[in-house]
Amino acid sequence: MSTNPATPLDFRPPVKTFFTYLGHLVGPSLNTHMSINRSQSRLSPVSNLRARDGDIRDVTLPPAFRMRLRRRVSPLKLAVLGGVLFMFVLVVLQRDVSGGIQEPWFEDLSNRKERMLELVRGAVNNLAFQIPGQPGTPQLPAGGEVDKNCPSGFYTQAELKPWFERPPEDPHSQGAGGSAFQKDNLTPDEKKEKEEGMTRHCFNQFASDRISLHRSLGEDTRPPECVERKFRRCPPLPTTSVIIVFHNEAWSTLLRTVYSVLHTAPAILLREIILVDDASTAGHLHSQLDEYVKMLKVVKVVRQVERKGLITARLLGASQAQGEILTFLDAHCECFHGWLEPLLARIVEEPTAVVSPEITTIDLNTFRFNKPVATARAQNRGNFDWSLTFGWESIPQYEQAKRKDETYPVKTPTFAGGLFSISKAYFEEIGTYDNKMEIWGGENVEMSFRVWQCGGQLEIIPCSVVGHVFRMKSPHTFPKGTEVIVRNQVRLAEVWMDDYKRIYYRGNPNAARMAREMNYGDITDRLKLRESLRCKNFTWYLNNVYPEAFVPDLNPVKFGAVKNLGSQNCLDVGESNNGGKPVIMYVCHNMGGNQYFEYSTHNELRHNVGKQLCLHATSYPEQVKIELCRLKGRGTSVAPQQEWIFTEEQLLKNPSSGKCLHLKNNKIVMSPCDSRDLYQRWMFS
Ligand SMILES: [Mn+2]
Repeated sequence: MSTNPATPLDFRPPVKTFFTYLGHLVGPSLNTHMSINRSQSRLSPVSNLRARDGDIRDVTLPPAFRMRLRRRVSPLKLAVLGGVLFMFVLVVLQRDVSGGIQEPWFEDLSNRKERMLELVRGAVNNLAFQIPGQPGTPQLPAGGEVDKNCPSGFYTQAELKPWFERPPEDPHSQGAGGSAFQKDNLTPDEKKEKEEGMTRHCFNQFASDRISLHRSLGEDTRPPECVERKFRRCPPLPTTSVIIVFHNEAWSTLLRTVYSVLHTAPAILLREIILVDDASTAGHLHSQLDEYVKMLKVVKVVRQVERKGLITARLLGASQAQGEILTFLDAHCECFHGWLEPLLARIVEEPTAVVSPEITTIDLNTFRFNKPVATARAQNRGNFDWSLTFGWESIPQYEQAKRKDETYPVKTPTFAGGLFSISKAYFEEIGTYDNKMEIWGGENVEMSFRVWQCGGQLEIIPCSVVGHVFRMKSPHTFPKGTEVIVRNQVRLAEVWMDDYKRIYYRGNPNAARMAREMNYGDITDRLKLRESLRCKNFTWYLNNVYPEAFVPDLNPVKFGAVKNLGSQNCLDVGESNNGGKPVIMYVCHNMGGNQYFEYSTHNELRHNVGKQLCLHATSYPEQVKIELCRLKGRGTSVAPQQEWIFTEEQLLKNPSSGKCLHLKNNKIVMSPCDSRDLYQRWMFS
C-alpha cells in the first residue's frame, strides 16, 4: 500500500499544470542533390546568424549572402531545363514500368507521374521570384557558377509532396478528419471484441480497427506562422529515416502510423521507414506484415529475435538507417500537416539540436485526434523529479518571452523520448544510447542529461505536431520485472549526476542498495564517453538548463522514516497523495517511498520523492496534512505551517502555532506540547 514502486507506464500525456508528473520510396532522383554536408550546414550563414542573435527563422539571411544567390540564378535555369528533360525521360520510363499493374498502390504510381510533372512545373515557376523585380524574365548575368547543391529560393508545395496521396475520404465515415469513433448498442460479439482489444493493448483496438488507415486529420489548424512557413532550398532539408519500434502492436494502429508518415512526409525527404520488431509474438506481425509492406516500397521490417526492449531495438533501426536524420516515432501515432519539415529545418540550423514535435493526444477510447489550436501557444516542456521520473511543466515566462511566434523552438530540460529527430551523425557522436540499459525506462532522462551536458540542446518544435495514443498503463510485460527501470536509473545517476545522485538514492533505498553493491553493470564506457566529449557537470546543467528545479539538500539534517515512539508506526503520505490529503500512520517498512521524509536545513519535513510535498500543520481538530512546499527556490520562503522544530525531547513543534505533532486516536493532529506523551515523540529511523 505504501511503497511506491516504479510502474511500467507508457509515457504519459502532457498535463497543463506545473510539475504534474502523470506517469509517460526513395524519392525521385532529386534526393542526391538534397544531400546535406554536415560541416557546411554547421558553418552556414544561417546558423552563424542564429548564434549571434538567437533568431531561429531561416528567412534571415544576411544581405551579402542574398546577393551571392542572385548572381547564380541564370545558370541554374539551364540546370533546371536539363532536369526537365531528364525527368521527362524518367516519366516515360515510369509509364513503361508501371503499366498494367492493378495493385492497390497503382493509383499512387500514377500520382507519382503527376507529381514529377508538378515538380518540374514548380521548379520552373520558382525561378520567377528569385529575380527581384523581374518576374518571369530572368536576366543573364555575367559569369558565376551554378551551385547544384545549393539552389536558391524556397521549396514549392509540389516539391514537398508526400509519396502517397490520401484516398478520398467520406466525411461521415468513422474517425474521418480525426474525429471520434462512435458506436452505441454493441452486439454481444462486438462487446467481447472491444474488451479483448482493450485488454491486449490498453487502448480501444475495436475503434481503431474500424477507422480508415488513411484517415485525414482535417484542415491544418496550426498557428498561421506555422502553416505559412516556407523552407529554404539552401542549405537543403536533409533526408530522414523514420524508425518505428513495435512489440505486439495492433495491426491498425501500426499501419495507420506508417500511412500517416507516407501521407505527410515529403517524398524527397523520406528516405525510408524502418519498422523494428522487438520480438513480437502476435501472428499478424510476421509474414503478413512482411508481405504487406513490400507494396509500400519505402517501408522495411527488421527484427530483434529476442525481446530486448526499446533501446536496443532503436539502435538496431538506427544502424540500418540510410537517411541523414533519424526520426523516431512510436507505433501508434498520427502525424499532422507539415510535421516533418520544421524538425529537419531546425537540425539544419543547429546540427546538435535534438528536436521533438509537439505531442498531442489521440484518445485511447475514441481515437479522436486532438487538433492544434491556431491561436494557442506552446505550453509544456519536459522536466524530471528526484525519483528521476520524466514529467511536463509549464514553460517559464522568461523562456516564453524569447519566442516571437510559434516557429521558435522551446528549450526543454528533458524530453519524453518517444518521438524525436536527431542527425544520425550527431546521434553517433553523442553516444547513441546506453546499450547496457535494458527494455525501457530512464533512457529518455539519460539522453536528456547527456545531450545538454555534452554541448547539444533539446527542443520542442511547436509547429511540428504528432498525435500519440497515450495509455494509462503499458500492456506489455517486463521480462525481467520492473527492477530494470531502477537499474537503468542507477546507471544514469552514476554517469551523469555527480553528487546529486544521492538525492535520488535517499528516496529510493532499492536504488541505493543497487548502487552500493555496484549491481548495475559496467559503466566504464559511458564514463569514458563523458570524458571524451568533455561534458559539463550536473551542477552546470541545473544552473543553466533547469534553474527552476528545486534541488533538495545534498545533506539534509535527517532523513528516512518518521517513527512515532508511542505506536511504533511511521508517518505515511498514503496512496496518491499529491498534496491536500491528511498524513496517515502505517507499519514502518523501511522502503522509503510514501514513508520517506527529510528534515531540511530550512526546518521543513519534506516528502520529496516525486513532487515537493511538505508536512503542513493545521488547527485542531483538523488532521495534519501534506501540501505542496511553499519553498520552491528563488524568491520563495517557508510557509509558517511547514516549519518544524525537532526538539531535544523528540517533539516536532510548529513554532508559529506553538503546537506539537500528536498521534491521537489514530489521527495526526496538533496538540499542546507534552514531552511526557510518547505519542508526541518522533524519531527518524
Ligand atoms: Mn506509446
